[in-house]
Amino acid sequence: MIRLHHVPESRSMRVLWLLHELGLPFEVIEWPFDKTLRSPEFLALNPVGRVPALELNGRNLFESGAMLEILCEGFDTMGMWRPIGHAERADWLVWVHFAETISQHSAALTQQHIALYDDAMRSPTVMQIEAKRIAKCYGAMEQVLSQQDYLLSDFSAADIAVGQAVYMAKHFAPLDEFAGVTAWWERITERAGYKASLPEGPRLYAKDFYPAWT
Ligand SMILES: N[C@@H](CCC(=O)N[C@@H](CS)C(=O)NCC(=O)O)C(=O)O
Repeated sequence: MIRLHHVPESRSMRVLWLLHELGLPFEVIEWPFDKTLRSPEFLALNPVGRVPALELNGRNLFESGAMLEILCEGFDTMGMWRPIGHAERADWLVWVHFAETISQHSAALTQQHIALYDDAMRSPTVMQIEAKRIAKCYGAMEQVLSQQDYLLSDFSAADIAVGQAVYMAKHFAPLDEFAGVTAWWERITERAGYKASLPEGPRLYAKDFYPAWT
């Protein structure tokens, strides 16, 4: 039994996207992005009150990167995984975990622009620095994606992990200056698995873009 605990547009979206690509039967429980994630019920699923949480055959798992690895290892028949011994194994791991390098900046910016409830708490300096650090990440991706269609030789869970990280990051740092990343983004978001992971109801990001304050 696979049950994903999900907040639309958050990091749990990367697990949802992978589950759609893998074509597995699964259940989704949606949670609001609020103090409910600190309830005893949710803390039993993820001890730090974060999404995603994943119930997998009687175990409660946390950490989205680990979930991608575990799901690919256990269930991939669609070319999403690069197993031990595969020539692209190291690069697959690097990119699956690079998603967190991007997401830490998006998380800081989500806090700055959305979660803080009083303007006096927001910092233009933090907003500017974190947006620049996202652009630096796009630059690293551009080195690869200006040369090839996907992060590896073909679409994989690495594109899902980084693609979902870019989904969040695009709300704070535009892709415009990165032609290879932009073409990749258009390519991967054509996929049915991506489209199926998009929110149908309440959204975390009310706006498409949140410019840094100056
Ligand atoms: N490294 C963790 C990070 C999880 C995380 O921080 N998720 C965010 C949503 S993107 C969250 O639940 N935030 C709620 C909070 O900080 O209270 C993972 O990838 O699963």
